[in-house]
Amino acid sequence: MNNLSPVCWLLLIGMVAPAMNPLLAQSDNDRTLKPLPHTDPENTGQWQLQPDFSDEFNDGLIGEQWHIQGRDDGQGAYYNNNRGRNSQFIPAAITESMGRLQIKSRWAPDFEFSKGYGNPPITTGALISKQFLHYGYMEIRCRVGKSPMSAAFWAVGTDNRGELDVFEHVGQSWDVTKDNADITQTMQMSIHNWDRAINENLSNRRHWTQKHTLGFDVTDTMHVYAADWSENDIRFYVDGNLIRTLTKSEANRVMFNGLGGWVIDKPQRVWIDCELFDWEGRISELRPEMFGDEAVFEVDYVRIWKRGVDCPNIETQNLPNLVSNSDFATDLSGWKTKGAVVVQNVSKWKYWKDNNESADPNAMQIGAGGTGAASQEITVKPNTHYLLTAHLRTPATSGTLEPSNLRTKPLVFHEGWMGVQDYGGGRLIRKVFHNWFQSYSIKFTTGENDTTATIFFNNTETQRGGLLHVDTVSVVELKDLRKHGN
Ligand SMILES: [Ca+2]
Ligand SMILES: [Ca+2]
Ligand SMILES: [Ca+2]
Repeated sequence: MNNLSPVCWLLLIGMVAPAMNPLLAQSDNDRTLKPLPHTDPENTGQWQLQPDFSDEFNDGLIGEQWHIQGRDDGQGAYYNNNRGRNSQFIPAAITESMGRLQIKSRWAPDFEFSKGYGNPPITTGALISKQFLHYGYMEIRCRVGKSPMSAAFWAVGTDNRGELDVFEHVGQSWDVTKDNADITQTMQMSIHNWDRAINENLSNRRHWTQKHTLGFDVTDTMHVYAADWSENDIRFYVDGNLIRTLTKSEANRVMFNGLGGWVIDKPQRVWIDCELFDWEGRISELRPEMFGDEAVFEVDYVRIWKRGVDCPNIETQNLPNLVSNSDFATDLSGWKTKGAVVVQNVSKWKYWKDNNESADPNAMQIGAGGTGAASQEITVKPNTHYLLTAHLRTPATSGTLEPSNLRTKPLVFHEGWMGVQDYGGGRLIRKVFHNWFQSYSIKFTTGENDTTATIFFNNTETQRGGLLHVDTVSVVELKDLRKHGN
């Protein structure tokens, strides 16, 4: 707690004498009435719940703070031209019962779709806040339905067209017979920029993404996902763990046509919805059976706060990195390698600096002209949560521009992999197939007797393995911020 600001110390001192101070920590009963962010049970931020964007979904009626796409509430049935992505938003897809919001995605060939919609014949729903949010702590407790639809909690503006995705989850692979853990255990956080000043064809709008392996299936049960969106950074949380802090300066280093990537500085509407993307397979290959009777995105609550004081949470910043030689500045010392693995100056490659924190131009390169693997054994504590993060790219991949109908052909998809094993749990891997550096992360929890873990990178998990660049690798301990006194 040594890095708390003076105002925070005053707040903490105030908590010692709760009878005299209105800022005392809430009891569990109070919390039901006036909830706090799950990562700040002591209310050090003096959080103020924002009713325009919050809903417990407990009374069976959709609250007045929400627009339901497709239902005319006096401002038209649809708030914008987006009636759904490869599917159509309809009011009937949105219900509230048993204390939960339900967004139902259906294969509905008999539905009368709007012009330009209906192929494939999928109906789904979207809730959009009527008001605009300008920074706040956004939290949702939810479970995703089993279908190839994405389920998302996100926000988008109208002026600068910045988009903030707290998450886009996909509930099921196209191929239901294959092990799809890489899809259904993934949380994808992103910033997009839809400003036409970048380029007119709306391609390549992804400024920043992190793909995070959660360690659980997003369709199995409810989990709490959150983003603390403020003026200078955004912090992403899952079940009380800080997964990523993206700073404004880091985002701004990813440039498109001279524009920096921190495009989430204007008021935005908050969305909870389902859409259909072709990230995991071709739209034309979708089949009715992938949806069952219906796939339901269930939301227990959405809560959004603004902070009362500018007070940092007690977080896991600047924890020691357990990985040695994590930047590959000069050599591969500390890494055990097999096959084609070298240190490579990557600055000749386009996008080499995008979203890569490394100060030097060198990265670890796996697989030029062959296959390769690199690993490092790290020292860990038993029964402890850790986060493995790295900046990764498969530089020779093509065709990852968006939207997909603008992709150049022919497409080349190379795959590389990051993983962790021998830590006391099942082997975890994370697939990489974009040609610019992105952040990838994996949460893992050590076993009760484990004091070492092995992290690894390779291009040998599948037949499509290709050139892989690896830089800025870290493993840090994850603290559960929901517990008092951390
Ligand atoms: Ca309600
Ligand atoms: Ca509820
Ligand atoms: Ca480096």
